[in-house]
Amino acid sequence: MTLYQPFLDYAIALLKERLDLSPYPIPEGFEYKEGTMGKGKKQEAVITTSYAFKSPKLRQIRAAHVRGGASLQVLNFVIFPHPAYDLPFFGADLVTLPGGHLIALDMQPLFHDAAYQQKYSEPILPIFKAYQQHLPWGGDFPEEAKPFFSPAFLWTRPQEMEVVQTRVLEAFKDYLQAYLDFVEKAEPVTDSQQREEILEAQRRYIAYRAAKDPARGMFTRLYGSEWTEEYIHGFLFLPDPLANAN
Ligand code: DBV
Repeated sequence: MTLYQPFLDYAIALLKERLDLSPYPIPEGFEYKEGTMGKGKKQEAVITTSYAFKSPKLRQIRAAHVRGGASLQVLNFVIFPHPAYDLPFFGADLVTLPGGHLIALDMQPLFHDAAYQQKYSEPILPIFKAYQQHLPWGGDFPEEAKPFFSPAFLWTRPQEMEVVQTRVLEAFKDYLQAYLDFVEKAEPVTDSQQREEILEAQRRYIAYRAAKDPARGMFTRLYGSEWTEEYIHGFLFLPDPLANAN
């Protein structure tokens, strides 16, 4: 069972096609990690693999792929732009648990003013609206997370795996293509005040995601808390937006 493998394959192929891509270092012990879930006959291996790249405008592109049988599949995929650009983050959290599927897909904004929304949300709204008809709002959502999402936030809990394999995959492809269109057009910000604001907004986002990572519980049960904290702070959500931003 590898529900999200086609998402990952598509993303990596597209990145290679559209960007000047180079590898980003993955600390030892994070590239491949194996653990077990459940007891006795229900015991199942859970494998987490990590992927990371960078490009001149994107300081870290990284994915975590968790494969643990039919009721545990996760692909968390985030793009962190170089802080010289006002680009949003690309954020995909694709999660399958015993209770069902949970899909979060967005270009997560640095700012919420009208000019920023016009630049980075309005062009996505037609795509968002086309999918939202079939992928309705997923309901309950942490209030404190709201500042980190855009008006084009696709948040849905499909009942059927087939919906994930079809519409969600298509939405993921369209969002990623549209994101790379933004990247292509992006010009470096020269104003030092604005640069500082971008850095602060990136730091806020990273700090929030590292502190509230919804996967913390799962990873801790699987691989222990030491590995989990190192994975979160040392790979998934690197604290310094200027590190490795050459
Ligand atoms: N989520 C991550 C990373 C994951 C991951 C790095 C590598 O940020 C997986 C793995 N997300 C993951 C898992 C769950 C969720 C849930 C395993 C299920 C947790 C559980 O039920 O045990 C969007 N992801 C969620 C939820 C939301 C998101 C809203 C529901 C849980 C909740 O209510 O907190 N994506 C998530 C989020 C932000 C984001 C909160 C905030 C900026 O980008």
